[in-house]
Amino acid sequence: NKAPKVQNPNRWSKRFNGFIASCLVKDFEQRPTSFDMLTHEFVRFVPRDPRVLRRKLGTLIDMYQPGERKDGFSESSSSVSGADTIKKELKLLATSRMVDDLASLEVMDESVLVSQLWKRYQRRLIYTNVGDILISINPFQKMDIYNEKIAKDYRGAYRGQLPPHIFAVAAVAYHDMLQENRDQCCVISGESGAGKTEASNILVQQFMRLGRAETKVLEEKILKVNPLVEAFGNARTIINNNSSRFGKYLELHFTAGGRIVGAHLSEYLLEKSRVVSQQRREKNFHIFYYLVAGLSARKLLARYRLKGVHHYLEQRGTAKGSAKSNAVSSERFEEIEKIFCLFGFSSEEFEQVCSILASILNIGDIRIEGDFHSHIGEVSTISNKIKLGDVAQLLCLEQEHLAKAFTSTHVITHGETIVRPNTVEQAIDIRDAMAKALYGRLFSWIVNKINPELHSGRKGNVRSVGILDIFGFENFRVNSFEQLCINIANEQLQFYFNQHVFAWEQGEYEQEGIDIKRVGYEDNRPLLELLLTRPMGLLALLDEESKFPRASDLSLAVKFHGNFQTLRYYNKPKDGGPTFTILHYAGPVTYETLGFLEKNRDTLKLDVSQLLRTSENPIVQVLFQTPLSRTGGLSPASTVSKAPPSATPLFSRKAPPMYFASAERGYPHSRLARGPHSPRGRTPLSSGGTVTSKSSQTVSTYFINSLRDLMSKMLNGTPHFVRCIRPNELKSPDFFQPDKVLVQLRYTGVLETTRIRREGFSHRILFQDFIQRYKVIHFKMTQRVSATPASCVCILNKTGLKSWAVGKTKIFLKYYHVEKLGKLLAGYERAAVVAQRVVRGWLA
Ligand code: AD9
Ligand code: MG
Repeated sequence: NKAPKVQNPNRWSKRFNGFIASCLVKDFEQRPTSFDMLTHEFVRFVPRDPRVLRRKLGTLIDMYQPGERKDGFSESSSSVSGADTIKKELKLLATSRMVDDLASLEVMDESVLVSQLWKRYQRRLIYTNVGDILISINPFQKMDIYNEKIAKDYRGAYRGQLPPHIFAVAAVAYHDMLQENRDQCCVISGESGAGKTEASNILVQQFMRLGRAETKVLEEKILKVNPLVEAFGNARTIINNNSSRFGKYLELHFTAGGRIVGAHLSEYLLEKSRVVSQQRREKNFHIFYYLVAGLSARKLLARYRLKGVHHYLEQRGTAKGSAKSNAVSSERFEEIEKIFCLFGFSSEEFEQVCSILASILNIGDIRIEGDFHSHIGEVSTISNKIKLGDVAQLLCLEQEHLAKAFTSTHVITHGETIVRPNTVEQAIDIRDAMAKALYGRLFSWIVNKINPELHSGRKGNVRSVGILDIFGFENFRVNSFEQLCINIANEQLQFYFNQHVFAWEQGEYEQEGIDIKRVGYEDNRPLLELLLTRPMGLLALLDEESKFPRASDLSLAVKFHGNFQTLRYYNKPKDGGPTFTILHYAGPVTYETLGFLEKNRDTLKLDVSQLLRTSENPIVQVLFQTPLSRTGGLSPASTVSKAPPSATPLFSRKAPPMYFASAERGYPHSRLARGPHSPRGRTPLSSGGTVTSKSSQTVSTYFINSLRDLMSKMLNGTPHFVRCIRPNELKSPDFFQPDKVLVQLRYTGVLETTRIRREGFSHRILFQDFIQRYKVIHFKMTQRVSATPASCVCILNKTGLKSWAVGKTKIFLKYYHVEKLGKLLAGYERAAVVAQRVVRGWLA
């Protein structure tokens, strides 16, 4: 409890200082009651007029004359006016009280926000509201705040009624869905390790409690979706032991009455490269470790050819798991098997999946060596034939064909097919590409198999709540193509957030003639343009370069430098080498172009896919039936629209979230404000042949399409934002690094959000909707009320609420107005229920 540094010249302020110091240093220990009382008093008049405050403080100070004070703070003679001093003092005071909603703070800046969060975190209050947005700080320890009792308390809670909690987000989304009959989506964002996946799991569980699934089996299945896909799609990284290496959007479907009838999972951009290589101190996907431990416990390692060490799991010297961790992995394996069974996979199918996973590990162990022949050059051979045999057996293939697929290539020239030997490097690439393709397609196959199991097949009025959990922003020592994609996805999400919270909000005020101060925010549109536009954006240039067989990592970098070096968000390295730096919203990230072209092409040789199609493992056959090049066999077709983008429902609502689509909205302040049919407005969307011709699609094209697909899904819903924050880099509980938190608050725009949430109107409701919904508050049920601003004002006056606004077609409300209205309405609804009961009684 160190006394704060306060600098004051005049006498009064000195007394004030002494007062605060004694409160904080001395009285706090000696007279807790009086201190509590004082702070209580402060809190009550903190926002008031400085003159009133001064008077009140004067009285208080007279009441509590501090004794001798120790030199805990400094004084200087700089002259600061009384009002300024008070403001400063108040800031200090603002930090000494704790609020549930940062938007309710009257004195507010970055340091106040951080200290608020810090104080709360120290008391294990990990959730804080900023208006209708929830901030969640990773506790890195088990919290007893998700039990059934608390879950029940939050079921019908209005926001603000109970302390901030992720359960409240679920309750609000659920009630909004039912009341407004609109789809909702929960958008969870934050950097890697901030707690997004945990938050999304907690949300799913709470929605299940709110919407009681129609059958127990359905409930069980929905609850098991996350554990299943996490086993296949998550892995240990330096930052997070359970890091999501894919994006997921889980939609829960509800009846009009609010019961869960089904779900749908979409997956995005699995980081397949992890299968064959990981950074230092990182691991492969969890499922491989589960597999090895599980099969070992069942003494089946030999059958799956998994004895010994495996290059794909141990190339970075990651130590063998401890006995304890092996036991956990083995348990997980059992659990995964049960989940497969729950989803209707047969035990043969589960075995086939295990074979494929085992084959992938064995593929990694195939050693390829080179030989030099004077007349044909370098020739590759497989030096451990036993491994080759193992793979062939696990994949039910002919060993010889398999060897040929690695070591030679069929080339068609002048209508003639010739066989060309592969170099060692080529053969290794083919080997790794095969492992990646098997895994990526297997992952998508699983998702595609579980989706029909989650569907109700029910037609008609089904509403949905989507929960988005993607990989968080990443900045490693070495960043590659994967990090670029992950960060672009986060950049897009940030844009979506900005659009919702700032741009659309302000655009609408203008349209409706509402006078409100503009809140400045960091618009990342120019950066998204740099990255995503066609034909000149960074990903487009990458695609272009990927078409040249002779292109290299350096030529790619040179191309980037040439096109972007003058732009604000792009930095070229001093030596002009194969790296580049992008100034992301969350900070600068330097990418190395090494491997970009290969990763973007992500080619699987025809020889390999044709060979795998001949497998006698039925799953492998299915995986390679369609000549797809992207993450997985069947999934892209189901998760990503193939239609030319302009035909997607992106424009069906007036607020499209893709950065380029905003042009359609025609905001005056938009740099891209052009008519919907102007050529440039469409350019980025119509990327010609590559979009529709799937087989030649590069990863980046596929990525842009997935992103668009995701955004169009999210567009259909009203968003609820959860901003996750990682309080420290050590993954340790009860440890808060204010500087780290501040950076995250800054780049996620929490300060601006707080401001706009306080000053802005989070809800706008058309006059007729408003009347329809809240009529009973002022009018008789039977009365006919016209949808005029005057009738709306009558209702609002009745509630005693202040500072709402009336636009040309809509009523503008602050988030807490809606809560109050909801509460009032609930009162009437209860009355209505009672009345109905009485009437029913009469009729019976
Ligand atoms: V990444 O972008 O997928 O790498 P996430 O998803 O943001 O990341 P995750 O949810 O996986 O992070 O959280 C990381 C770890 O923090 C978890 O494994 C938990 O150990 C810990 N965590 C996060 N949230 C909570 C919580 N509400 N309660 C307890 C938590 N522990
Ligand atoms: Mg995650």
